[in-house]
Amino acid sequence: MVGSGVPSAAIFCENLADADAPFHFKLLSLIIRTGIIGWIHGSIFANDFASIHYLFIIKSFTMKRLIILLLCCTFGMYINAQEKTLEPRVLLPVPDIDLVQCEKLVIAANDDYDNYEAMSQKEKDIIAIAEWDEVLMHFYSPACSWYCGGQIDTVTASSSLSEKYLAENAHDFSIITAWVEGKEDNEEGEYLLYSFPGTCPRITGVMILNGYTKNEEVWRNNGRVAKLLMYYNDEPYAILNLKDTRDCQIFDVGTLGYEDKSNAPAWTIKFEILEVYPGDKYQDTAITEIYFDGIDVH
Ligand SMILES: [Ca+2]
Ligand SMILES: [Ca+2]
Repeated sequence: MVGSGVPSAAIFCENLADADAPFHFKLLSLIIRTGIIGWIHGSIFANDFASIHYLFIIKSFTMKRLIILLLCCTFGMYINAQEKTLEPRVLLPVPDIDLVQCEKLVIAANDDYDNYEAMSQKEKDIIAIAEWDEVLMHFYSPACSWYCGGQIDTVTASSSLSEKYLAENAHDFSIITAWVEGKEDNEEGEYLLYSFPGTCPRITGVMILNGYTKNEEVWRNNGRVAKLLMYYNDEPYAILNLKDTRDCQIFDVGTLGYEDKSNAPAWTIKFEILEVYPGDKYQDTAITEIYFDGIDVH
């Protein structure tokens, strides 16, 4: 009496109507459930006991057509509403050296060559690591990159723990500074917002140093991000699944920005925390860097 499509439709509705489902999913789920129950009800009892709203539906459509139509609509909306989920394409390990000392040495050497000449061989070796390491060279070497043409207007955040942990720390090319959200307890919903001028070269890659990476102990004590919801121009675009590692995580995100930059509007990318790996000591989630790779530069 009841078609085989009904149980699977009911299960589909269960999935759509879970607590995290958007409102329109829940509404459609309710309509489909009502229709299914009405159909069963009508099939068993004919129209004798059918309630007024079932009768309204039955008069308007045949039940099968209604269910198929609603399922198609719902499934189409479900597919449309799904952001792509991205895993890091590659993990680049941060070298096992004292990063605070490394940064001090690199800055001193760049300030004045005499400073470099005066350093011990051990200190010069640390600078050599910084110049040739795949992660540190993004920070401390003058090698060509997207940043030869890339411009970012502002980096802001929904909150910050204090003046020491502002949003710009997530884009200052210092491996020892981090943005730390300022929300008590739960970090979900906190975000970093990057604003780009319309003339900015396009972005194809996002690089993330997850947590407070300056040393292993600080990294473990503070929270790290497990999932980031990435928005492009305020529209959900992708979910980034981050590994719980100090390695630099590189995501291929497709091409963002404008190819034709004449009169192109400014654009934004927002990174919102969806889930975290809790810290051992603090309920503070940190991001040391989110920076970019892309095209249109050379
Ligand atoms: Ca930083
Ligand atoms: Ca917090």
